[in-house]
Amino acid sequence: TVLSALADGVLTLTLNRPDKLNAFDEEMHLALREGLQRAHDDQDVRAVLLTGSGRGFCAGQDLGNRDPRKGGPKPDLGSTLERFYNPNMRMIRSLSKPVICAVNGVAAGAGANMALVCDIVLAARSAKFIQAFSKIGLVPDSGGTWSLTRILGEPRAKALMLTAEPLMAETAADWGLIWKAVDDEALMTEAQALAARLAAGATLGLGLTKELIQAAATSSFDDQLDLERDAQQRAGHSADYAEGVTAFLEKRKPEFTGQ
Ligand code: LHQ
Repeated sequence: TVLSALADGVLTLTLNRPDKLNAFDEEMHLALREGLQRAHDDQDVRAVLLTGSGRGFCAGQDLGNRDPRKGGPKPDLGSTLERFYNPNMRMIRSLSKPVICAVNGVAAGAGANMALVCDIVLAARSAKFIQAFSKIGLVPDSGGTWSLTRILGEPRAKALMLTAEPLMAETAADWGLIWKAVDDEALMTEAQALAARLAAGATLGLGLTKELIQAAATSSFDDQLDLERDAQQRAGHSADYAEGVTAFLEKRKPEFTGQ
């Protein structure tokens, strides 16, 4: 239920339950986890591209296999988050490689919030982000209350989450929630080119940069200067730094290895 393909250093993970707009069932969670684990373990993977097949990106939790009319005990959704959603969200954020998300169509509920966990988000102009949770009596999850509040501030985060009104890709980009909205037919070409460019870059430094930016949320200015010092020390010892400076001095394109 998740297609996985490695080319040019980019591991493309494609959510693949198009009939259900790529809604999450347990199998898809586990398949995504496997893909993210490969991204972590495999040295040849230097960037990840996450997208969806068909006309949607991801419609969040599959509501079909949780039919309350069928009776039975009340579900433990806390456990569902803990076992299935949260590990994947943590893996995306802690991966020391860039994760690009190409939102090819509607992103609803946990699907919207998973996109926002990724490092660089491009969305098709026709795509929309829907904080659908309130429509079914739930609270936003998968980091949404964290991401939206930090990125947009309380006024917009609250309005989006309390009303579940769709947010079009263009507005999401204008508000700084995503990197950019792209013409539908250009989305995958542009996202692939971006991912390949990053994968061919000084990926050790890119990984450290991602960590630093994420640390800023909880660091004081002084702490952050210390973290930058330590990360720069590591980057300064990398082969890519030596190659980057050499290539500059030799007026040629650098050939980075991610080491
Ligand atoms: C779906 C779904 C879907 C199953 C479309 N499930 N089939 C975490 C922890 C544990 C439990 C609960 O939740 C969570 C986190 C969450 O993510 S909660 C939020 C769950 N998601 C939603 O509430 C979104 C539900 N979907 C929709 O509102 C619409 O489908 C959207 C706005 C995404 C798209 O609308 P349309 O473009 O009009 O498409 P559609 O509604 O016609 O959907 C197409 C098909 O996909 C349809 O099946 P059918 O057999 O009739 O063609 C839908 O039933 C199916 N589908 N989302 N989440």
